[in-house]
Amino acid sequence: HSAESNSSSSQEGDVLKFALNANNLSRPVLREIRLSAASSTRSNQLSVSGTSSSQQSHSITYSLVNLTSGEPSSRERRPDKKKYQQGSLLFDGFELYSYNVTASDMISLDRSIPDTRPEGCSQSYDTKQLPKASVIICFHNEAVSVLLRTVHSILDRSPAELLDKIIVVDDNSTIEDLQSHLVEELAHLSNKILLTRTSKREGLVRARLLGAELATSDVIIFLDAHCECNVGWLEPLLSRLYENPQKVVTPYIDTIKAENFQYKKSPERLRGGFNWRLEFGWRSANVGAKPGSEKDAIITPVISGGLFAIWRDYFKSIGSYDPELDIWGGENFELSFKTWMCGGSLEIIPCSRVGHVFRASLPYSFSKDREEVVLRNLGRVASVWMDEYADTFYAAVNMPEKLDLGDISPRIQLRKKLKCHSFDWYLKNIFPQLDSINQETLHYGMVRNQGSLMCLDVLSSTSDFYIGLSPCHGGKNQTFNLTSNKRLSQAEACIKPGINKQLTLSVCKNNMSWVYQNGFLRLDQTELCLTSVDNEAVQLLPCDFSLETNIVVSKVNQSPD
Ligand code: UD2
Ligand code: MN
Repeated sequence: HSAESNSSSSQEGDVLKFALNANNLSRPVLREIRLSAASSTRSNQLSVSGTSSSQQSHSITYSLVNLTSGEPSSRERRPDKKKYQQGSLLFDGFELYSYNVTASDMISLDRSIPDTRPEGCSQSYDTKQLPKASVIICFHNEAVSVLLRTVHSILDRSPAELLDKIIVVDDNSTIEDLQSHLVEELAHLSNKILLTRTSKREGLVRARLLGAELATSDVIIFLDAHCECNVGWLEPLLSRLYENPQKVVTPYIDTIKAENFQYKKSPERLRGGFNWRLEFGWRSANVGAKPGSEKDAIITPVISGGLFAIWRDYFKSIGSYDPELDIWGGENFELSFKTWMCGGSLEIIPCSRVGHVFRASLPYSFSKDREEVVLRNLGRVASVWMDEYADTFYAAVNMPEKLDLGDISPRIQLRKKLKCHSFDWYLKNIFPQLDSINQETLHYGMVRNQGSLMCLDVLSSTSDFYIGLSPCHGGKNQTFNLTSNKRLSQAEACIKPGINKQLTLSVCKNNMSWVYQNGFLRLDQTELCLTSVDNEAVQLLPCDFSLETNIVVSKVNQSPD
C-alpha cells in the first residue's frame, strides 16, 4: 500500500498523521507513522509494510490529513509509551492489548479465512429443528477493530434463523472513547446486537453472568472478544446440543496470531488437560482414548473456558458460575468439574472452527495482586469440587495460608443439591492421565538444598534437560514427586543419571530408584547421592552424610523459608 504526501518538506524522523479508511470502518481511524530513511524517498512515496491475510481483496486507503512533527494527537487511543520502530509501520499496541492492533486495523472486518474443517464436515443441517442461540461477548479494553471483527464474523457466518442476539458486555473498559465508538459502530450493524456496560469492573465471570441474564434464547454461546467464527461454525454445535441437552460443547479453536492476525489451523485432535496447579494445557486426544476420525467429537476432561455453547436452562441448573470468581481464571475448571461430576459431559467439535488470538500475557490490570486473584479463584474451585485432592493442589501451588477464600458455603450447598460424583470418580473415569499423586506419593513439591534457598530445578526444557539448583519459587520446573516405589519424577518424566555425573530428566524406567534417607537422596543400590556443587550445579557424588552440600528434600507444602 502507498500514500502520497501533500507536503514536500517531509524528512526522516517526521511524524506523519493520517486517517486510515478500511472497509467497514464507518469513520477513519487516526494513526501515525514516523518517517524512516526508507520511507522518505524523493517522491514522498511511503512504502508501508502492512499485513493482510485476507484472500478477499479489499482496499485500504490512507488519506493524508496532516504532516507535522510533535506530540501525538489527543484523540490517539494508544498510551503515551513510544512504540515506533524506525522503518516499520507496525507500531503495535502490545502494552495495551497484547496483540498488534495496527495489523488488525488494516485487515477487513469481513475478511475470508481458510476453511480449516476436516473432511466430511460440510453436511447440511435442518436448521428448523435446531435451537436458537445468543452469543455473549465480554470484554475489558479490547481494540475496536478486533471486537468488531468478532461480531462481523458471527453475523457473516451464522444462519440468521439460528442467531437470536449478540450480547456485548463492556466490562467497564477504561480506554477513552471505546464505548462511544462501539455504540456507533455496532448500532448500524444489526438490530440483533445488544451492548451493555458494567458500572464497575466485574471480571469476566460476572460480566458473563450479566450477559447470560440478558439472553432469552434456548442456547447461549460464550466467545472471547478476539475471535473469528469460521464457515459453518454454528450448526454443528447446536446440532450436538440438540441431541443431548446435558452437554457443554466447544468449537475447535484455531489460532489467530497476535503479531499479525494471521489465521492458522491448529493441530488436530487436541483436548484440554491440566496439572496439579490447575494450569490448563492442550494434550493429544489420542492418548488413552480410542483414536477417532478427524471430524469426530472429542471428549475432553476440561475446556479452555472462553468459547462454548450450552443450553441456557442447563447452565442455570448446574449453578452457572461462582459469582465470587474475580477478573480471570478458575471458571473453566468449575464448569468442567461440575459438568462431569454432576451428570453432564464436555466435548470439542472439530467441525466447528473458531479462531482466537492467544495472547502471551494478559494486558489488563487485576486491581489486586494478580497471582493472588487467580489463586483465590482456583482455591475456591478446588475447595468446593476436589475433595481430599484439594490438598494436592494446595501443595502444588504453595497456597499462602493467609489467603482468604471468602464464603464458599453457597457453592458447597450447590454441590450437595446436585448430588454429584466425587473428584476421585472424576479422576478415575474422566482424567486418569493426571500425573497421579496418590497413596504412592511420599513427598510432593520442591526439593530444597539444606540451609539454602536453592531448589532442584529442571533447567533446560529443550531436547536436553538437566537438573541444577536455582532460587526456590515452587514453579512447575521445581515440582517433584517422590513415590514409595522410589521414583523421583516431574510430570511424567523421571530423574536419572546423565553424563559427567550430571542428572537429567527422561522417560521413567526401572533402574532409576531413589532412596530418601536421613534427608538425603541416594541412588538405589549405589553409594551416590544428589549433591550440590557451589549451590548451583547438581551432581551424583559419593554420599557423605556429614557434607552440608547434600540436598535435603523439603516436605510437601513447605515454603522456601
Ligand atoms: C482463557 C479463556 C478465557 C477464560 C480464561 C480463564 C479461551 C480461548 N480463553 O483465557 O475465556 O476462560 O482462560 O478465566 O479459552 N475480560 C473481561 N473482564 C476482565 C478480564 C477479561 O471482560 O476483567 C474479557 C476479555 O476481554 C476477553 C475474555 O474476558 O474477551 C477472556 O479474557 P482473555 O482473553 O484475557 O483470557 P484468555 O483467552 O487468556
Ligand atoms: Mn482470549
